[in-house]
Amino acid sequence: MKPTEFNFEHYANDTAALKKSIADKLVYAIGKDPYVASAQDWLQATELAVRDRLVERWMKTTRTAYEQDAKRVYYLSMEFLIGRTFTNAALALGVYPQVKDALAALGVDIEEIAAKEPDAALGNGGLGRLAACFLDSMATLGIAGMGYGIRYDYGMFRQQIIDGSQVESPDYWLKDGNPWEFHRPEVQYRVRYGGHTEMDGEQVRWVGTQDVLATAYDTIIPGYATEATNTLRLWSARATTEINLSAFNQGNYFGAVEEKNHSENVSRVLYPDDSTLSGRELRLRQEYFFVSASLQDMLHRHLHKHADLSTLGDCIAIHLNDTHPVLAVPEMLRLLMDEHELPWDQAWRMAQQIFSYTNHTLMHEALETWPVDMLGRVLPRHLQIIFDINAAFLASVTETFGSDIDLMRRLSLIDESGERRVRMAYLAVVVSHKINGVSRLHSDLMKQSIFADLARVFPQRFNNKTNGITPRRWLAQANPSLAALIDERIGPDWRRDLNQLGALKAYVEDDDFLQRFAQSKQQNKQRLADWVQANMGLELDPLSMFDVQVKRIHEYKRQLLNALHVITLYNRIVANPDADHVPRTVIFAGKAASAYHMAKLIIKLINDVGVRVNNDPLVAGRLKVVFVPNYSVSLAELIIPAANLSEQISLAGTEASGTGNMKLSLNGALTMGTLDGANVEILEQVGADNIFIFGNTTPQVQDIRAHGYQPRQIYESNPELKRALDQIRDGFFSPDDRGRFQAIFDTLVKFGDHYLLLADYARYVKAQEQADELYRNQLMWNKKALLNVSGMGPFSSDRTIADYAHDIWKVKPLRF
Ligand code: 26Q
Repeated sequence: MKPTEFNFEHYANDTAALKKSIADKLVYAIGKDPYVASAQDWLQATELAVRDRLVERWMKTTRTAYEQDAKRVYYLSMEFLIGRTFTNAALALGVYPQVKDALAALGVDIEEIAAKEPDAALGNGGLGRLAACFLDSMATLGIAGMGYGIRYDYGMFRQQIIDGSQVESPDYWLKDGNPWEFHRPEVQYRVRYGGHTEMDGEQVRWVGTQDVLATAYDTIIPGYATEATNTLRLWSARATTEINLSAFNQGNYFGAVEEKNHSENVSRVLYPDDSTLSGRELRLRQEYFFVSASLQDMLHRHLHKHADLSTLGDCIAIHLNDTHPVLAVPEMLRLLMDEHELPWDQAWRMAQQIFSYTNHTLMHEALETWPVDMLGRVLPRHLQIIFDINAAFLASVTETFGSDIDLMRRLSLIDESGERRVRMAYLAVVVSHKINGVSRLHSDLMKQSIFADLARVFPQRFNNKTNGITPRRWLAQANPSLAALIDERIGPDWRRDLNQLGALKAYVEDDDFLQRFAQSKQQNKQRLADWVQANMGLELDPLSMFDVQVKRIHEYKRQLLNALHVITLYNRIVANPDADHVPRTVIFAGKAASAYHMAKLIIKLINDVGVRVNNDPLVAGRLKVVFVPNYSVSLAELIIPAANLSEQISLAGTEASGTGNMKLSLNGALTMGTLDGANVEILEQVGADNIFIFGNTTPQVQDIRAHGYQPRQIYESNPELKRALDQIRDGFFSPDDRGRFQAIFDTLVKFGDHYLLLADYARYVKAQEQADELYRNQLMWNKKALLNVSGMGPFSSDRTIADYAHDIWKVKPLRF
């Protein structure tokens, strides 16, 4: 059915129109009488009213992309850490003030209902949040981009802190429904597993498989102040048959649904690991599940408009967010060769034209490899194709570099050193026309370490794309008071062109502006203190320095180094209670992977240190330690604007980029950081006077390790450090279980201190003293904070995406 005309300008955006829409939705869509409606009901009604206005734009964008036959970018990612959508959508549409007034006229507080929306937490941390910022920027820039991923029934687990320890509970984020998604039951593909291959003449046939259906859910991704509205398509697993009738008829009711449950488990839950490889077969099935459905969908869309697949390489770009979706490579070749009967050469050329790949980590334990045995069992045809790619690749290397057995062994897609495993990152490099790292330092190190040999074979493929963050969520939405102040001076256009913040430098000597800048920070600190009081029953001093480290808990990120500093401060205060100490509140938040024992022990230590410090009357008013439970996108929006000091203290060479560092600086926090990841570029943008840099550099780290690092010597020779470590070991913070933290002492002093905390400790403490000194001079502190905000232009994800579009995907914005 094709209507000839449809009026897209159906809804007005003034307060009266919105009020009517909201009231109508409450009554006719939610079925609630306004007199008895709960905050939850009002939220849902308002979401639907806002959604209607987005849907109009969404359809226009979809039509425009189709009519212009625009080249499409498909961003494949196992994770999209979106957070809440309501406020973001209202701001993008430019209707937030009207919605607020409309609700007020109905007796409803917009902030109160907004806080009821659950986070879409379909990601672990940095990589997933980056994907969400990229979707926002692609829509805002008008790039015909689409995200593809998995609609997990359960997202990132909820973290409770019970007796100082992390306790996980499931995140059933869909329990009240999700107004931002549209189920597309007609969009459904078959994803196959197992079986074996047969030859049918020249064609390979994959038969005897067990199948699962993938059904599509489309989420609206609004662009800011533009018609452009993109789609995130997430796949949910459905069994091919609802029930085993014969089992059911024999009275075996549970057996009858067992198979269905097994199939549908594929999209049940997000793996809550962010940097250690789990190697589980279900994870492999998840990866293939979403990649296969997405590729079938892309080919289907292409064939809707084009006669055949010969032009596919000019029409689409597929980006691999780390190696997690790399099975898309053999799947693309399988679809092109086995299902569409293209010859190998043509299929391979096309794949090389289409794929690009971002690497997010150099850490060995995070690099994905799959056992050849497992891959052969779950995806026999794909394993054959990988072997074929490997043979062709090694043959071409031999042509240019001669036959060097050792080089072949190092370059092979198959690691033969133990149990044979497929190196997924190598597969990504061999097929992609562009491979990028996520900060300049990381991109350089990538070529020297994990991809040293491959970078010699394909030097022109490697490039850098420093990460960015969306200024809409991370400044306009999270920090309305600062956003309003900036608007007053330079207008609102920085939201789409963050370099305009550079104009704020002119206000660094403007006392009135600086004072209001400081007031905004103070309000944000008060807002956080109120939350902590209400939710944790802990009182914070909003005038103390808010010293913030928020990120996943990992040894390389060195939350323990921060804890050693806290203990040092504590000991100094106790030793000298009458001295003039700068009051500090040290705020931690972050989740530990469920099976990462050391990370969980670090959480327990921070909490135990907190109990000691927060209850010591000698310390009162000078030092407080808070571990905020259940770090999430929405908590980040609360904590980050309240920060004075941003802890970015990973060992140089370990943090690929970091994006929290950018969010904190954009909100006027000063960075306490090592020369790691994007900190290096933040230093360049804000200037050495406006950042605290300390610690060993990457070459120095390599040097120390090469000469035999001796942490025990440092422990023996620094009395304050020794004292802190002895307290940890001897149970000073765990009087109920004195041996509790022995393992922490041992990793640092006895077992080699892999992340060189002890080597950086003294300079870290020194840099913290400088931060204290500066904090005494609030005027100077605020000037430097302002210069941080004004230098953040390059860290907009709009800049990052414009670079990807130009250098990698070769796409231009849609014309509206
Ligand atoms: C792999 C296999 C099995 C199970 C889980 C995983 C897995 C999942 C997620 C491995 C890694 C991740 C996530 C990695 C990540 O978040 N990396 C971060 O990416 C950010 C965006 O580029 C960077 O800013 C951070 O520096 C980097 O740590």
